[in-house]
Amino acid sequence: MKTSTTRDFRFTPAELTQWKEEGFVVRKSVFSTQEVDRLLQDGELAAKRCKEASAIDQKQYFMYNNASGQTMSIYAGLDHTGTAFEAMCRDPRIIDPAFQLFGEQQYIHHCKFMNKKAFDGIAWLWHQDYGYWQGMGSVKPDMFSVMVFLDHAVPENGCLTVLPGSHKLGRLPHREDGDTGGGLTMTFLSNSTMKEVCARIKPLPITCAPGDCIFFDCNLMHSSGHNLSPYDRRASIVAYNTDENRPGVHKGWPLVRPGRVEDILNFQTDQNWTPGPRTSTPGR
Ligand SMILES: O=C(O)CCC(=O)C(=O)O
Repeated sequence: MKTSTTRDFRFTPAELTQWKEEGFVVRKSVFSTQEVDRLLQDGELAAKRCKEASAIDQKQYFMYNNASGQTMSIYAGLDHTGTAFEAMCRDPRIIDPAFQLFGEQQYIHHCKFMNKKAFDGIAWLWHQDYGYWQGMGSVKPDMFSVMVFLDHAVPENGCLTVLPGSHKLGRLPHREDGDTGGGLTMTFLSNSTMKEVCARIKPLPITCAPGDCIFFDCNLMHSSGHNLSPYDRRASIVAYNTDENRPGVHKGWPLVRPGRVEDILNFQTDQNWTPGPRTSTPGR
């Protein structure tokens, strides 16, 4: 195992070509079974802390329910919860490609737990992430996301489905009145737009195993279906943004400092964590 921030995990030339042409890169087994278990071990605590903190700071922390309204589908703000997710967000295996593409002056735009539960997990309508983020005040699409899988993800439990190469279309107009249950008003691409784009590009469901990662461009069109299967589909998404592209609401949020690959397993959950403003990068 590599043990330092040596930039060893940057995209290879073949991955860079795929990023440019298709707008996403899949890497298998980025995180080990032990690391996935360690993250899941802190999952409930992180949820509780995000909920508590959202009463104080709704810019960093928010949550929505699954379609039945009985379980939480998303909880955001994981990167500042005193849990092992803090180490994941700074892990060189995911930071290196982000820095390679957009430079080292970046901060964590958000980190969320996608708790797509068995039987009632919500769907995500077709969208580009920049469909949401431009409206929040980021002028450039210099934003990078990585989805870290904590369960198997297959079409039956709502894996991520992408339109390869759709990022090249740039940001298209989105509607802002989507509702797939759970209380989140979704920003989404209209059926007429999707009909035109899908006439040219075939949707690609991406099957993943725990520990796999999908890195994707903020203009890549993607969606995922409801989870009516008996299998949870848990994952975490971290989105990074460049310092100069930050919207006013993210003023003062610290730049991300890369950690080390051993940090997740060595992470000591902070038992005394209390919700409060984000004044520095958590951890080391
Ligand atoms: O969790 C998923 O399946 C998709 C989430 C998503 O599209 C997003 O956060 O932009």
